[in-house]
Amino acid sequence: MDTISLSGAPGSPYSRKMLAVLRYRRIPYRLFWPGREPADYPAPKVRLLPTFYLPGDDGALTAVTDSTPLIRRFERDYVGRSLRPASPALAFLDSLLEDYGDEWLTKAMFHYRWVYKADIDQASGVLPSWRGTLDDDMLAAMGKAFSERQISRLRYVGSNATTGPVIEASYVRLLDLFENHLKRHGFLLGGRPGAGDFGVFGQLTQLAAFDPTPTTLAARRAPRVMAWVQLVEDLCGLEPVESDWFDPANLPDTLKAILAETGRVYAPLLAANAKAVMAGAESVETEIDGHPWSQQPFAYQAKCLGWLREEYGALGGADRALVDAALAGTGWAGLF
Ligand SMILES: N[C@@H](CCC(=O)N[C@@H](CS)C(=O)NCC(=O)O)C(=O)O
Repeated sequence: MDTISLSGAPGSPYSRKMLAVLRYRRIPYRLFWPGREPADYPAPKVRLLPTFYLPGDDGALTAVTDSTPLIRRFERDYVGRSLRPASPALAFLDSLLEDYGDEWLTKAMFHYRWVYKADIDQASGVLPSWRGTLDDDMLAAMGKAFSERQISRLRYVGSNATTGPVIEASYVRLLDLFENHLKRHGFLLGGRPGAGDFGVFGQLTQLAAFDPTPTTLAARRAPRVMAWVQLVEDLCGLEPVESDWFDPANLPDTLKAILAETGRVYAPLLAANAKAVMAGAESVETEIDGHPWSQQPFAYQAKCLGWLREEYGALGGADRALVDAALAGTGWAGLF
C-alpha cells in the first residue's frame, strides 16, 4: 500500500479529522508540519490544512485539499473499514452530521479560541511553536501577529456580539446531547465510526481537548465526550462489523436529539446562506434559535447544501422515507 503524504498541524481540526481517518482505516501516511514539505512538492491552489499530496491523472503529485471529498476518494481507493454506512439513508444522515461538524461546530471552535483572553493567550503561545524553534521575542511577535490575523477573521465564521451567545448555547447543548448518547452507544451511528464522527471529532480535538474555555465546559458536563475524543484519535485497533451500524428504521432517541440540534442551528443557516449567495447579497440576515443572526455569505456552504440536496435527491423512495422520519419535526424538514 502506498504511503500517503500530507501536511497538517495539531491545532487544525480538519488535520486531526483526517489523521484519525487514516489511522482508523489503516492507511499508511507521512505527516509533514506546514513548511517542512519536500521542496519539490506542488503548492495547493488555496493553502489549507490539511493538504494531501496525491497522484493526479498523469501520475504526478498534486496538492489536494478538502476533507469531505478526500474521505469519499479514500472510500473508493481502499477497501474495508469503511466510514460510510451501506444503507443510503444512514449514509445521508452521516453526511449531514459530517457537514454539521465541519461547518457549524467550527464556528464554536474559532469563536472560543479567538474571543476569550485565556484562549487567545494559550493559542498565541502554542500555535506558532508548532512551526519550529523560536526564541522568546520571535514567539511573542509571531503570537501577536497570528492572533491579530485570526481575530480579524472571526467575521468569516459569523462570530460577533449578536451571534456569540447562540454559538455558545449550541455548543453546550451538543455536549449534553452527545454525553447522553455515549451512555449507550460508542459512536454517532452505532458501534463503529462514520464520516460524521470524524467531522465532529476534528472540532472537538480543539473544543474539548485544547482551548481552555470550551474544554472546561466539556470537563464539567461531558466526561464521556472527553474520553471519546481521546479514543477516536486512534481507532486502528477497532474491528468493526457491518451489524455495528444502527438500523435506520430504528434510530435511538439520543441520536434523533442530536439530529434535531443540527437542524435547530445549522439548517436555518444553510438555507439563509444559500439564498444570500444566490442573490449576491452583502450579508446573511436571519434568525437562528430565536435570535438574530448576521454574517457575511459563505459560497462554500452554499455548495455544501447543494451536495446534501444531491445526495438526498438520489435516495430511493424507501430510504427517503427513513430519512424524512429521522428528520421529522427538526429544522431540516422542508430543506431537501
Ligand atoms: N473544507 C476544508 C477546510 C480546511 C480548513 O479550513 N483548514 C483551515 C485550518 S483547520 C485552514 O487551513 N485555514 C487557512 C488559514 O488558517 O490560513 C476541509 O475540510 O479540509
